[in-house]
Amino acid sequence: MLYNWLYPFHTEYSFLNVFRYLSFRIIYGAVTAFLIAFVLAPWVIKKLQEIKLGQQIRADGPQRHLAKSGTPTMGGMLILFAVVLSTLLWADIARPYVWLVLLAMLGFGAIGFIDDYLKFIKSQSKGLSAGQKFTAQVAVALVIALVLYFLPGYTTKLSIPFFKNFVPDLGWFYVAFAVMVIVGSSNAVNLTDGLDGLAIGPVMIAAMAYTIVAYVTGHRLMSDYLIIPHIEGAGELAVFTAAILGASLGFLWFNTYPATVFMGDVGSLPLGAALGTVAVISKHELLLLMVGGVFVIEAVSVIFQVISFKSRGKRIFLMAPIHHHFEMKGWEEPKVVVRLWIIAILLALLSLSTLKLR
Ligand code: 57M
Repeated sequence: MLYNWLYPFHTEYSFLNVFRYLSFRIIYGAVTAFLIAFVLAPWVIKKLQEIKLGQQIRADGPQRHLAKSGTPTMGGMLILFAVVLSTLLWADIARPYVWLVLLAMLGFGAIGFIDDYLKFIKSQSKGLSAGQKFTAQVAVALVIALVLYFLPGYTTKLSIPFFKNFVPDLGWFYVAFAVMVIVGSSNAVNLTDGLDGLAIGPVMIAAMAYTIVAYVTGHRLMSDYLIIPHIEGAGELAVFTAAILGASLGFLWFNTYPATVFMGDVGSLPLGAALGTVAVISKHELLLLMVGGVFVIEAVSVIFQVISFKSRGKRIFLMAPIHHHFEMKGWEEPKVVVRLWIIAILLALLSLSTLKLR
């Protein structure tokens, strides 16, 4: 918005030229989101405590979690606010992609909010049913995918990491594929959000990686040089992902072990959906499997555990998702979290190397 309002005056006030530089707006998008989240968090946490919006802890989980009972949840509202406000301030709001990612964030945020709110008023750990949640997620993702499909100039071709010439055109199937990426990513981040700082760390790392991806895809020369698809206007998504990074850092200050706030579904569902939507728009959908590798590991551990338990009555892990397995083995919570962050950083670095390795 600042770009749209202030840049036109650059001929009279030359210092306003800075708004033309995407790199400047990316950095200040991150800093603004960080400051909003960091400064408002103590007030939000106090309000959540006052209205007794504390977490109900399931008794069948790792016993150490019972001590977390009553920790304020729904801190994700603050992340949403910081990301949306900072993006509106620093991105070029004339670009439709900016509105699409905000739609993803707010749409999935609304689903998460309803889920958390129902858990709160029913005073139990059940919110929306799995079916209701999934239907709502598919509906929002479908709107995003259809808008993209009909957006002039948007391609339904799929770029595959390591291959520069094999770019299959998915046609109509691309809509279903995009829905799958967005909904899958949203749920995988949600499953990961079970230890202090566990989800927000890899979210930050993935947001950082996609800031680079969005920047180069939106840059004609760089995308030509790297032989990756050039998406006009996708660079603005880097302002959005940088805002996610900033807001997440501010949130992490309070969510790190021992957490004084949890994000709730109102945080985890939109953060995952936002990453999925950026992956789709920047045409680096499959790369998300690697950039968000920790989310994939967590989700796959649940799938394998459920299949194994249903088919042969035996568990593969002591408890799924896999972070509970390590807890049950006796690892301290911060050790599980930091080790998964290490894996996330390595995977993000490897993912970025694929931009050149093709
Ligand atoms: C998200 N939510 C946390 C918090 C957070 C299919 C099945 C695998 C689903 C899975 C599940 O319900 N996942 C959803 C996990 C919960 O956190 C809240 O939820 C929000 C995210 N949606 O923001 O508001 C608990 O996680 C802990 N936590 C922290 N720090 C944080 O910063 O410590 C969260 C954030 C919090 C807190 O304890 O209460 C959750 O785990 O419920 N189900 C499971 O994860 C359950 N696994 C299971 O049933 N496994 C079985 C299946 C696969 C066959 C098995 O392995 O045999 C576990 N979760 C719990 N108890 N709580 C195990 C039992």
